[in-house]
Amino acid sequence: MLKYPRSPKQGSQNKKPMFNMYWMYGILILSLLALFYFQDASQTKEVNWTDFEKAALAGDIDKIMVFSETGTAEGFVNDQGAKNHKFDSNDSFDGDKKIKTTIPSSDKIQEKIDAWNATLAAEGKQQIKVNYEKGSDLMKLFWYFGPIILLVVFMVYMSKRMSGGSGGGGIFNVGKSRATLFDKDNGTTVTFKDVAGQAEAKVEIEEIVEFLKNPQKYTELGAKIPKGALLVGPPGTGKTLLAKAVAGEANVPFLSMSGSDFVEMFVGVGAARVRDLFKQAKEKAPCIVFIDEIDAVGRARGKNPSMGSNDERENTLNQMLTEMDGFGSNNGVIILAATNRADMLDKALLRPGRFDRQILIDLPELTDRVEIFHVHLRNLKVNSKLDVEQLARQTQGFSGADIANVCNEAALIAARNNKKEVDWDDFMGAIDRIVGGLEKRSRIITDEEKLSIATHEAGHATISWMTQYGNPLVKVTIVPRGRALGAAWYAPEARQIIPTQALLDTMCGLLGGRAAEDVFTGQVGTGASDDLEKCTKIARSLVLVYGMSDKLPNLNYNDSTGQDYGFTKPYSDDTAKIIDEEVMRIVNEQYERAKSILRQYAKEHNAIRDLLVEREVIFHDDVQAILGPRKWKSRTDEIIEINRKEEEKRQVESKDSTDKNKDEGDDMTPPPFTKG
Ligand code: NHX
Ligand code: ZN
Repeated sequence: MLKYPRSPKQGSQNKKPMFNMYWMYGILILSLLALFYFQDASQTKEVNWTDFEKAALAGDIDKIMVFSETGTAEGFVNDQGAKNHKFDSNDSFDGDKKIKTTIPSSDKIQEKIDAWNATLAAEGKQQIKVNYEKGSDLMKLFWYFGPIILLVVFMVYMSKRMSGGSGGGGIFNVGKSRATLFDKDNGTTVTFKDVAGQAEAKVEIEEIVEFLKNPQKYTELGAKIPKGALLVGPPGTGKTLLAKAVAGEANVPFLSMSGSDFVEMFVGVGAARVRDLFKQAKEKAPCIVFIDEIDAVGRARGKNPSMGSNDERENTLNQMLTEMDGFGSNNGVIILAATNRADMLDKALLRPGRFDRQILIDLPELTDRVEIFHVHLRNLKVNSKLDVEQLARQTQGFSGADIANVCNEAALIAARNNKKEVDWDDFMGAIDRIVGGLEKRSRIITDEEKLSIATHEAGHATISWMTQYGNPLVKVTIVPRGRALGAAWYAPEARQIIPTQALLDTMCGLLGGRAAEDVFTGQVGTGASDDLEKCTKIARSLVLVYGMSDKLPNLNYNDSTGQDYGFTKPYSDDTAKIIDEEVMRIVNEQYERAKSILRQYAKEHNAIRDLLVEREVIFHDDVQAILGPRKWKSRTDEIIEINRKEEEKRQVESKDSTDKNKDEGDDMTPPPFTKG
């Protein structure tokens, strides 16, 4: 049951007067029209033809305007004429004074005026000028109001067109939030069942569902219900999916918006949209507001206001802060926001009372990836012998979205080959395709080049095999793919803490390609640039971030908050020199080490190289046959071991607890707390 007080506005929502920007524009145009109308400052008096002729002959008229269409004429009277025809002798009025008449015949009017002029000339008076006006009064009216009408039509057209486009705003609606609403009536509902992995995050977020479902349980104890939670994690890990699942589980409306939707070229729009979003949310309470990519507005405000700061964004952020403070904690609106850079956010956003809790949504672990694969494989026709665990192992570092992509790509590859079901090879092809790009067998490679490429890749393979922390090799290939001419593929290990030696071994492995070219061909090529880039980056981070170098131990020159603009380096020129020296020394040491390992295992290296030239692709087992089994157990193997043991333990426990339950007949016994 929803127990939130409904806002009083809700009932009368439909009767709201339609007073919007259109009315404003209407009034503006009307007043403009009125202004034009009264600005035609002339005084006109109607006279008959005889009086008109008299006035003309008396010399009261300077100029005659003839409207042949309507058969009228207007005479512009001079001061003397004004007196004679009793116009107001108001000095402040300096518009035209006219007498108007109906002319007997438009054909003869010129003759008449010529006659008058002849008489006037004879009397030595000023002659009358004549003007023929083809258009009627209607035409005049058109010339007055035509441009305005055109303008109005144009504006209406523009606004129609803008509202027709994406977003549905229109220039009259720029201040409206563009939140998309998901509720039970539209869109499919997502529940926690649709979210694989993320066990800890789910527990945290289930509590939010509880806040929405049974708020009184918390408020009765005097607890304040959190206003917002921040979902932090790399892209593709399912932050949006989790937020939707909250709405689906709590069965409340879900207002979704992206942080960049607040930003527009108009000033003040962001703040207006924030206000509107929160107003909408209050009307729909209880509900969930989801702001995706909140860093678009929530980035830390600059310290120096004149320097590269974005006023509009800051205003939007300030408005958001005020709104979040503005509503009480009990009105049933919970704000979820997603970002992948929590450290960049303004500290004010993270203060208690705003986004007071952060929920970390990390890349999926091995077991999570198995679950995710199972979710996506539901819709696929796969070979029953497919080893999902092995697939999960091969996709270290993949996000949920990446895995979805792998599954789809695998199905596409299988279909291309007219298979009835998707099998292991298709999945491997899909992973290769996603990590390495398209295979390019058409690239023409000479035998000499082929040998050099094979030497390079065999170098990587040998070094990674012969170092303790080298990543476990999956395969080595000299088939061009994407930008690379060849590659050694590893199943990267997810380490929680990386020992110094692991970084050094990784560098050594990266340098192994170049070192092999050096040792076995006596000449190096440009191809290793990518390896060197990665290697140098590791060396720099070793010195600058992890404080692992001998000369600059325990120092970190990294600014993880990203608040400094990077104009000043946090170290002196002398230190910069030492940093350069240390980076150079470390890379050199590993290069020498790689060369010495290669010299030591020259025979094996050359065997791998020759096999590569022969087969183009060789696998883990081929390398093992040449170099022998590795001395070190891989972390992945250990994890598998741990998982297996835990599974066993759990089975024993569940058997125990079911036995217990049978004895006591009590279903409420919580499972025993186990650790380690
Ligand atoms: C070229 N490519 O650009 C040719 C086509 C040393 C046998 N003239 O180190 O292919 O030379 O162990 C991501 C991935 C540049 C970015 C690979 C940017 C490769 C790859 C240059 C093998 N395997 N180098 C390697 C390689 C090259 C390159 C990359 C990238 C070569 C080497 C590319
Ligand atoms: Zn390489």
